[in-house]
Amino acid sequence: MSQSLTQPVADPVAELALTGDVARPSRLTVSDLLAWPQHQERVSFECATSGVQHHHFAGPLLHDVLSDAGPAFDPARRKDRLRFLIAVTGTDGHHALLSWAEIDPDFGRAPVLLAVSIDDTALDRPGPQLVLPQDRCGARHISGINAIHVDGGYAAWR
Ligand SMILES: Nc1nc2c(c(=O)[nH]1)N[C@H]1C(S)=C(S)[C@@H](COP(=O)(O)O)O[C@H]1N2
Ligand SMILES: [Mo]
Repeated sequence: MSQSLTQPVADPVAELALTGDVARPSRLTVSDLLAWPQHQERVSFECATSGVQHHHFAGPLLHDVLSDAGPAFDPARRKDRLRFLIAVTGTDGHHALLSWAEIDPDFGRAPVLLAVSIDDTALDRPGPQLVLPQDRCGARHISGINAIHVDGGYAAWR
């Protein structure tokens, strides 16, 4: 007798691929993201289609997670960092580019989170969500993140 009809299927856990110009690419689950210091943000943002929304997010700083992956710049030379881009993609293909300088404590120091929970609900299955507390619009709060690509190769003029 087959058991496949009655056995519960394990809950799938989302993974995000951290790739690009980093010394230590990795695959991270929401539970992996608990290893970094956790921050909380209450945010309000306006959606063009659904109006103003309020949420409470928790998770590590994007800057902490990416710094530990070893981005390919000399940390002592601030100007090197200004070429780096961060491409964040959700499972549905929604994506946005951030500059490294935007989240760098020496430059824009935006407290961007990789949220592991929204309104106290864990995001293990859908995957982490990008949180930009300073954004007025909700569009960059990318949910279900499955890829983050760090690119230090951008040059406006070669
Ligand atoms: N993966 C993904 N994240 C996304 C979007 C999307 O289409 N895909 N839409 C964005 C937009 S436009 C808004 S306003 C916020 C809130 O969207 P919600 O109302 O669907 O929660 O999610 C953002 N995150
Ligand atoms: Mo939106």
